[in-house]
Amino acid sequence: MQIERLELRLLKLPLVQFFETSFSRVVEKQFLLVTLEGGGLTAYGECVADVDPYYSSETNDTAWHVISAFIAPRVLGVELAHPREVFPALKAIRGHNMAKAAVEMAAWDLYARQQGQPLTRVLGGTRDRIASGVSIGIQDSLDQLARKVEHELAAGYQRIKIKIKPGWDVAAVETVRARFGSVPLMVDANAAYTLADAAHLAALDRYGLTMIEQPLDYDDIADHAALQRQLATPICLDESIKSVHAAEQAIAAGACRIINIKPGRVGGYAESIRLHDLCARHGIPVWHGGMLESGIGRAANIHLATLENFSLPGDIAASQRYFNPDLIDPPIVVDADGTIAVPQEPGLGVSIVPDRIDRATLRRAVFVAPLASSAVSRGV
Ligand code: NPQ
Ligand code: MG
Repeated sequence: MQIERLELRLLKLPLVQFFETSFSRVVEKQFLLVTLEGGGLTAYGECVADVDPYYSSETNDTAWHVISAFIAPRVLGVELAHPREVFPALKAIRGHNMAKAAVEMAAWDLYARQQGQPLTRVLGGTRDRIASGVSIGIQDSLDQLARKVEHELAAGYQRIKIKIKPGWDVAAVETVRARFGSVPLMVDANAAYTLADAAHLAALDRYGLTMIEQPLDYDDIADHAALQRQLATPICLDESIKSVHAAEQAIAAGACRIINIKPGRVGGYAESIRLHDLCARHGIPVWHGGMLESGIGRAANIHLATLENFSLPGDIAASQRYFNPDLIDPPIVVDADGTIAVPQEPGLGVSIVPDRIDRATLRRAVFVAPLASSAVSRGV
């Protein structure tokens, strides 16, 4: 397999509703879309970096720079026997996992299309439906939060995650438990607390949460291990798990009992599979995280979430919670039982609407495979 052409676009899509975390409130999503061509086929990879370096250090601009200057020249025109060769080929580039993942996942899509197989099959997936949960942002009032939870439970979602931060935590959980009883419930702090908050966080233990996600700093492992010793609620790490190696250290330290896998955070599908397998060996359940992806990245997530050890509902919800219209048609839908059907057409298996991509495009560049020895890249 050869990647002959790589197109990079910066897209902007309005969100159906604002989304607030402990680090920011967003009303639109800007992200890079990588389109690869090879052997007469076209494949896609969505980059999960954001405008700001608030969830992670990467941004759309850093990803644009690193893909253009360092990743494209290392993959264009190179003979690849399998997309698992992409991540090792990028070893010289330190970090920038979201930039790497966007290209690597597009390479898997290209490979799957060449094989005439849905991504789930080439990734080693074992199910044709995945369990769906929702992530509910910080709201303007507890009443508003209760209305949101009611709406999502009625839609069938299998578990509720609410975002928390200091000042929006115990009362928010109390509100959901008081109104909705023992529904599967978890919280995500996006690194908003410190170890000095341990006693405060232990007040959440009485609510029977399935987990507390990333309570402490974005790159911390040791403090999470200390916190886990003081909490009955299982800790799930998100931001801190930037590599398979970090996961090994976190598991050995007892820093978490559950891990959230986002392929963008670890550098793509191949690293996600390694992380998934590591967790399975250690009895650590995993679930698939979300980054407010369009239907393209959402479909990519659905395929990965079909692997065996994704045993908890993921942050992979219906398109309409985020984008209307989405970049794909039909959109991703959640059935009344809170599951999503896995696309069965080749590759991502969703149908992308080129016109909607064009209308969302803010910026575009094309890179082609080197002719003879001189690398050609031209902005268009
Ligand atoms: C999380 N996502 O699990 C992330 C955080 C997050 C669905 O809870 C733009 C880009 C906005 C990335 C908002 C969910 C974002 C973003 C939230 C990531 O921690
Ligand atoms: Mg999270």
